[in-house]
Amino acid sequence: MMFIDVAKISVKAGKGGNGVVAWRREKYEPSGGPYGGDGGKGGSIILKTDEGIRTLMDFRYKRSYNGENGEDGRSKKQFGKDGKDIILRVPVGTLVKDEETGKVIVDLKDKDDEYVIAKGGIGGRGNARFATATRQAPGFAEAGRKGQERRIILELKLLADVGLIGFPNVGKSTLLSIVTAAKPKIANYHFTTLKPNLGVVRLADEMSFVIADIPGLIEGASKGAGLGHDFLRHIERTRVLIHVLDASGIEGRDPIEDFYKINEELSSYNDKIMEKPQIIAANKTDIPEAAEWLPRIREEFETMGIPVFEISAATQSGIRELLYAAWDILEKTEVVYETYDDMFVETDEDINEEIIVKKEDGMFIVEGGFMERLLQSTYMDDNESLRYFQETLRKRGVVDELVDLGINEGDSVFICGYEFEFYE
Ligand SMILES: Nc1nc2c(ncn2[C@@H]2O[C@H](COP(=O)(O)OP(=O)(O)OP(=O)(O)O)[C@@H](O)[C@H]2O)c(=O)[nH]1
Ligand SMILES: [Mg+2]
Repeated sequence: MMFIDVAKISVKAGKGGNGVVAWRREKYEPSGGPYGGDGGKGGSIILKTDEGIRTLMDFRYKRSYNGENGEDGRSKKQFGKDGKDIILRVPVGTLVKDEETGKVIVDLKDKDDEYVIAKGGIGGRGNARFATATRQAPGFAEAGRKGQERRIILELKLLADVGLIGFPNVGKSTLLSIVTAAKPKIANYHFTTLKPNLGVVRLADEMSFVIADIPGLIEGASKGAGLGHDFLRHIERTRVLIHVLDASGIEGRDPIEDFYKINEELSSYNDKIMEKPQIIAANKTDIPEAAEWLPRIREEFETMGIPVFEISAATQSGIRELLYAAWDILEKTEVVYETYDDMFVETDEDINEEIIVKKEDGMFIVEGGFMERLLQSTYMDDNESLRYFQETLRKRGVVDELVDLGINEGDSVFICGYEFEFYE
């Protein structure tokens, strides 16, 4: 199975149903009052976390999601049916980013977190809603509004208390397999682990934590070497790092150098990772060559205040001490799973009530969220609908502002890009 932790998708909520124009028809009374009902709301697209889902794989196969449209209103003031919402299930730890800015719209980091990523358009009002004392027979209704549409990136950043980091083949997965019930693949070659594995360490009742085995890192990982960047992101959401070294140096590398190389990659990925406490697990101490390296490893790191634990994942020696040390640090560190991403500031179109009236290069311009919506729900070829449009402009003070700007009868005015002729 492939581990997919990034996906780009587009979501489009349903359009609201149109309001309708209808008239009450009594048997012996040919023209009754307005009777047209409202359109239903368009279906929204909702993201929801589900603990049963581990990857974003489904989003590789289906990349666009369209909400159902609301039904048009009906006669006898009946509402049209609302479009059905679509719920997209994602793993816990999914960040939702705006594709254009790359910023985080929402971080779904808890179980059953929900977020409406694209709101369905509201239904248009039927003509029955527009009846007033002076307008008893409104011959127009509102069109339904468009649903929100956006392109997003889903990015999974696993949440774990402890992250296991180190060069390939140092024994990270072996360690995970002996301290948790997880069954990661273990083999004597590099990059055996291709996806982060999670497991739960249980030291005693009320003493447990989640540990993540991160695929092997090598020099240049922050620039894409080896498995690269893809997995560095998962380290962001761990609180303590167990840095596993091959203390036997059996592969010909210097374990002390390994430590520095990995840290260089971490800091060039993001400096903030360096604030995470690290402890060293000097592994493979069952191999005789480890005896030479161990004193040098201790000397190098303990003087820097980095605790060193001698372990053997093969014989399981030293494991308890290592886990308790990790636990001690966890108890002293705050539980935060913030990532290093920038937040997106959502401007809610629905509450954009703006009306801008201005004169630019001699042109009269009217625009803003409110105007766009008003225009969208006006039928330009229906006189009554147009009259309602004009009344609204007047009530909202747009006409007065245009006059103040010096508009004359017959001048052009551009409303959201459409040209109208001005007359009072
Ligand atoms: N002698 C000895 N061998 C070990 C020890 N721990 C792991 N190994 C062996 O080292 C090899 C690599 O172990 P893995 O756990 O797959 O290493 P890894 O760090 O997860 O490697 P990648 O997934 O490739 O990054 C396997 O053959 C293990 O059996 C140990 O304490 N002593
Ligand atoms: Mg592994």
